[in-house]
Amino acid sequence: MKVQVCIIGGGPSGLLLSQLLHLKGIDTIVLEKYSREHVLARIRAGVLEHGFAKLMREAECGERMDREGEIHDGFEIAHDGVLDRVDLHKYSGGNSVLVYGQTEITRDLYEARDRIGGKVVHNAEDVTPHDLKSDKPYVTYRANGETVRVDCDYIVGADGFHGVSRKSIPSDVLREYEKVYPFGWLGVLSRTKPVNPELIYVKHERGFALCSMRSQVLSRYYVQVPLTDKVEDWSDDAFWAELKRRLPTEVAGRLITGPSIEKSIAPLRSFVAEPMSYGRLFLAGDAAHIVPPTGARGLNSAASDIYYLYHAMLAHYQKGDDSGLEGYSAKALARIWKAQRFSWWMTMMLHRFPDRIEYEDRLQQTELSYLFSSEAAQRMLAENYVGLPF
Ligand code: RFL
Ligand code: PHB
Repeated sequence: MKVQVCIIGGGPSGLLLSQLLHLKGIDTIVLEKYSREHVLARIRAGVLEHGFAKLMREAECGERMDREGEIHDGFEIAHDGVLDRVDLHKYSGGNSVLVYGQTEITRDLYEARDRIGGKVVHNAEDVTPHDLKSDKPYVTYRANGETVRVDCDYIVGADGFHGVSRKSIPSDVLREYEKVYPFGWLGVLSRTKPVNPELIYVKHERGFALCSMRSQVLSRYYVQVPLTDKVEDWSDDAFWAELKRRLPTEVAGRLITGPSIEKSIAPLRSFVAEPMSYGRLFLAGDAAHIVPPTGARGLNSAASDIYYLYHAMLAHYQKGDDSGLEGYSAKALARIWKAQRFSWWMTMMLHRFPDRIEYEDRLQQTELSYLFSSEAAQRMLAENYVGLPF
C-alpha cells in the first residue's frame, strides 16, 4: 500500500491531522493499536482552548462541539478557606475556554473520517517505522496474522507517551527531560449535576481536588492520591467523603453524589523529548511531551503540533516549500516548553508535596495570595490557560 502520510496512533492528534490533510487532498492512513471502542472508553481531557476548537471547525468536525460544548469565562480556586475567581475573559483580552470532553472530540473525528472515507486501521499490531532517514520510509504492521507494508513520504508519530514512534529515534539523537510527581489523580465520572457552574481547583492540606464537568448532567471530579493507591482501594463512598473534606463547607454542602461510571488513577508527569523530528518521522502530541493535567494543557498542546505540522505539509505538497517541515521541531518545542512551565507552575502551587518543608508551605500560600492581589499575575494565568497563540 502507498500513501503520502502514514500516521501512527488514532487518538485525537492522529485523527485530527489525517482529517485536515484529507480535506486538502493529501492521502493518509491512520494505524491504531486498539479497537475504536477501547479508544472511546478513555476519559481524559475536558477543557479545550479556542485554538483547538478552531482547528476542529477547520477539520469540519466542530458542529456538535459548538452545539453541546459550554463556554467558560472563568474558574475558581479554593485555598486557605477562601474561594477566588480567575476571570479568564477579563484578563485574556476577551477569550474563554470550551468544556467539551476529549472522548466526544475523538468520536466526532472518527465519524468525520468515516463520512469522507478516511483510512483508519484498528487493532494494528507491531506497528514499526522503517528507513526514517531515507526518502522512502515505510511502516509495517500485522493484522489477522499477516504483515502489511505501507510505503509513504512521511511518518507521523501520534501514538501517545507509550507508543513506538519516539522509541524509533536513536538514543544518541533523542534527549528526554522528565519530572515525575510523587502523587496521582483519582478521577470519577458520575451522572450528576456539577456542583458549580464553573470549574473549582482546590488546594487543601489533605491534597489537591478538582471539580469539573462534561455537561450539566455529567460531572468529573478528581482528588490527589499517593502513587501507591490503587483504584480498588477507593469505593465510591470513600471517594465522595474525601472530596467533601477538601471542598469549602458551602460547596461540599451542595455536592450531589452518585454511582461512578468511570474511575481511574492517572500518575502526574512532565516530559519533553527533543527533537520532535528525525529524518522523515515527525512526533506530535503525547508521543513527544506530557504535562500534569493541572493546567489543562495536554490536548491543547497536541493541537499546536498538529497545526504546525499540517501547515508544513501543505507547504510541501502545494508549493514544494520544505522550510516548515525543517523548522517544525524548533517551532513546536518553543510553544511546548511554555505549556510545560505553566503546567508545572499550577501543579506546584496547588498540590500537597509529601516531602515539603514548612518554608515551601509558606511560599505556596504566598504564591496564591500574590496571584489574587495582582492583576499582572492573573493576566499571566489567564493568557496561558486560554492558550498562547500559535
Ligand atoms: P493519545 O490520546 O494517547 O493517543 C495516542 C493513540 O495512539 C495509540 N497507540 C498506538 N497506535 C499504534 N501503534 C502503537 N504502538 C501505539 N501505541 C499507542 C493509542 O492507543 C492511542 O489511541 O495521544 P494524543 O492523540 O497525542 O492526545 C493527547 C491527549 O490524549 C492528552 O494530552 C490529554 O488527554 C491530556 N489531558 C488534558 N489535556 C487538555 O488539553 N485539557 C484537559 O483538561 C486535560 N485533562 C488530560 C486531562 C489527561 C488525563 N490523563 C488521564 C492522562 C485529564 C487527565 C486525567
Ligand atoms: C477534566 O475535566 O477532566 C479536567 C479539567 C481541567 C483540568 C484537568 C482535567 O485541568
